[in-house]
Amino acid sequence: MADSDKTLFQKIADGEIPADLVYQDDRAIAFRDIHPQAPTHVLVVPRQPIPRADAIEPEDEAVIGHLFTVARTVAEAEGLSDYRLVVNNGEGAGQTVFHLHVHLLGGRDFQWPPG
Ligand code: D5M
Repeated sequence: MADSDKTLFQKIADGEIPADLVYQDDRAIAFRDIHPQAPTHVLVVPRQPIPRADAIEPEDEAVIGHLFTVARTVAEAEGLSDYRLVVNNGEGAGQTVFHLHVHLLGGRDFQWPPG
């Protein structure tokens, strides 16, 4: 993929932009959000460049499931029992980086419904 075609998170996954990594394997990475919305705010990101949740295909189901087990691993490492997992799909939902990611937020109480 040409460098100019890569999303910010693809560049982080490829080691071209630094990030505060807390987990990585062959399918996913996790790093601390640069604008944390909670004491723990980690982004769990597939290495595969899926742009958004509504672009997930049936053949992506294994990697999507893997994101949740990575989130659990990170949450346990952070000492969290209660936490929130968020996926923003599209600009109207607050998505700003068009490389699928799961927000793991913890370390404070949360309201429902979210804003
Ligand atoms: O979430 C995108 C998130 O990505 C948002 O919470 C800020 C975060 N962000 C942006 N740039 C960086 C870098 N360089 N490192 C870490 N985190 C970053 P969305 O759901 O798309 O709004």
